[in-house]
Order: sequence, then C-alpha cells, then structure tokens
Amino acid sequence: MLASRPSPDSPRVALVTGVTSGIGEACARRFHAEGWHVIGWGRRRERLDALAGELGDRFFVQSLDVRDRSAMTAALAALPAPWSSIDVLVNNAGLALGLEKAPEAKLDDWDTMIDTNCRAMVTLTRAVLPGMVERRRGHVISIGSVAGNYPYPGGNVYGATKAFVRQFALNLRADLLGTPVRATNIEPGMVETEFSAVRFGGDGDRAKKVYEGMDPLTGFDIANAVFWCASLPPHVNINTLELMPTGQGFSPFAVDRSGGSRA
Ligand code: NDP
Ligand code: 8X3
Repeated sequence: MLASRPSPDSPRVALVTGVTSGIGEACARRFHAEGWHVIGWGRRRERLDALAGELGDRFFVQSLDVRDRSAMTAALAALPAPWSSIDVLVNNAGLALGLEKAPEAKLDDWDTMIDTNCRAMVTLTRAVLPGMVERRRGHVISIGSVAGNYPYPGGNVYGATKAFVRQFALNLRADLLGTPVRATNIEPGMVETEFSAVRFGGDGDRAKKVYEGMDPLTGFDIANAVFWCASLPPHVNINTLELMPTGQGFSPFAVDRSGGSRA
C-alpha cells in the first residue's frame, strides 16, 4: 500500500555529502538559506563543527568516510525525525587523484576514485531511495562532471567514474518511472574549490595555476543549479545539466604526426 503524500508544509530535508568545502558546502548553505533542514556529511570534523556553529538550527552534521558502508548505514539509522525523511540527496563527495597518463597512474588512486565517486555513491543512493519512493517525494541529484562526457589526457579513471555517475542517474530515471522521484546529473566544468589541490596531492601552487587568468565557476554557481533543479515543479525532471565557465572551451582532436603510433 502506498503511503499518503507528505504535506507540502512538512520540513524539507536535504542530505549533502562532502560539505566541508567547495560545491558541497555551497549546496548546504544554499538549501539551508532557503529554509530547508540540511544533513551535512564529510570526514573533517572541525570543518563540520565550524559550519554547524555558523548555520545552527536546521543543520545536522555527521562525520564519516562515505567509503565505509557500515559507517554510512549507522549514520542513516541514527537520523532522528524529521531528518530521516530525506527529500533531496546531493551525491557530491568525490575527488580526482593525479593527472598521470594511464600507464603511469597509481592503482591506489584509481581504487580511491572508484570507491568514492562510484561505489559509495550507489550505496548511499540505494539506501535512501526506498524511503523516497514510499513517501512519494524525493530527488537524487548527483555531481558528475564534463570529464564524464569528454576525454582529456590524464582524465582516465576520474572521467570514467563520472561517466558512471551520469549513466547511473539516467538509469535511475528509467527505474523510477511511475514514481514521483526525480534524478538529475549536474555536469560542471572548472569550479574553483579544493578539487585541484586534492588532485595534485596538496600542491597549492600547481592547483592555483589551473584557474589563473580566467574566471572559473564557483561552488555557488553549482549550488544555484542544484537548487534550481530541486525547486522546479514536481512534473519537471532535469536529466542532465552541463555547465562550464564561459572561458573554458574545447580543443581540436589531437593527431600524432611523428609516426609514433607505428609498430
Ligand atoms: P572539494 O575537494 O572542495 O570537496 C570535496 C568534498 O568531498 C569535501 O567536502 C570532502 O570532505 C568530500 N569527500 C571526499 N572524499 C570523501 C570521503 N571518502 N568521505 C566523505 N567525504 C568525502 O572538491 P569539489 O567541491 O570541487 O568537488 C565536489 C564534487 O564535484 C566532486 O564529486 C567532484 O568530482 C565534482 N566536480 C568538481 C569540479 C571542479 O572543477 N571542482 C568539476 C566537476 C565536478 P572531507 O575531505 O572532509 O571528507
Ligand atoms: C572536474 C572538471 O575538467 O578538471 O570534474 O575534470 S575537470
């Protein structure tokens, strides 16, 4: 039997993963500013506490590594009402590690990206979806990337994880047909966050150069897009939304004219 629809006046709850910096922090702030209850996840406890101290009411933090399935299960089980009725899940926690070409890339980096960007993301989504379907209210918004749509040198596994995130969102749409639960993949280009510092192992100078001389997107640009998707009327589903800074574009195909591809 289907549960009755929740009242439109009942609290709106968003769970955002990775709120300790960048896009996730901006999403948490955006939803909170609109009067939502926001659950924020991340590993860095001191940053979670600082944000909780700032936002106060309607912000509930839980410190965990999303790759730890039992920690995730325990965190969800520990949510008191009304926090446990998640309306919007923002699958944001993720990372790129390294920019080496595939033959030189570190396998441990590949494992970490797959475990965080893909495995943790599907585990959490699978845990949250039944409640959304039961309550007949919900939206899974995942942060993919242009790296999932276009190849670039050194993008190897990072780009592949984001192609996975995109296809998972589209396949959710296929599975959720007949329910009011929505699924969206947001696909940003360059956003200035801690992303490049993480990718380059904490090398802040190298990270800064990525955004030098151009105007990158900000976390708030992405948060605005996420919130816009979530606040559309229930009959509208944005499947995918690709955003780039105006100052980022495309290159021609690369061609090797050195004969290096001959045996
Ligand atoms: P940041 O490095 O600024 O933020 C990443 C967030 O993810 C942090 O809050 C971090 O928290 C959290 N996180 C990472 N690993 C884990 C983990 N194992 N468990 C829990 N939390 C984790 O980067 P962005 O804000 O840029 O990245 C957010 C998302 O956006 C990622 O999925 C990224 O791939 C995607 N993206 C970024 C783009 C960009 O150019 N910046 C462009 C396109 C997509 P903590 O370390 O405290 O755990
Ligand atoms: C982050 C954007 O182009 O650095 O996903 O891969 S890019």
